[in-house]
Amino acid sequence: MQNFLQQKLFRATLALLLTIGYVLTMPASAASAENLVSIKDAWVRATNPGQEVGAAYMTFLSAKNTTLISVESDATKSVEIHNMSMENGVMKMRMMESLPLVANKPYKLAPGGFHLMLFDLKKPLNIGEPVNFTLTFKNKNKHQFKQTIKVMVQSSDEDSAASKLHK
Ligand SMILES: [Cu+2]
Repeated sequence: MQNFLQQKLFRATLALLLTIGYVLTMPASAASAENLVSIKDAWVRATNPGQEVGAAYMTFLSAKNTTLISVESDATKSVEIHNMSMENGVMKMRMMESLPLVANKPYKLAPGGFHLMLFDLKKPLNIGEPVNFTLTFKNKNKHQFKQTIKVMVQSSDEDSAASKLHK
């Protein structure tokens, strides 16, 4: 009898623990549904004295299809999503209204290609200083969510076509 009761108590405790575990994981998964996009390898290119435009680069990886629709930064009032491509041997820069991200496909913003362009900088971007960005994404169901990221200013030794266009 003693044994039977103990077993029953053990089972009840186990069920309770499982319930608690389930309840505890609920808010975490709800939060990660909001936080869909992982942002890696982010950096802002250091500017030269007198330079009023800058560029930021990062890699996006989204768990679901989503679209980057706007970017804000504390370094400037105007951030645009740009793409650079070679057309008939000439490097062209084009503004994009949005950047669609296909689920589980990394999108690399890098010199010579996609980048975030910062216009009318409030101050020079010096190496080692942080720049804050707020990115707004929109899902298929029109639901919008924001993600903030702190990005450090770095130097770039390569004098790429991107930096030439930005000077
Ligand atoms: Cu640009």
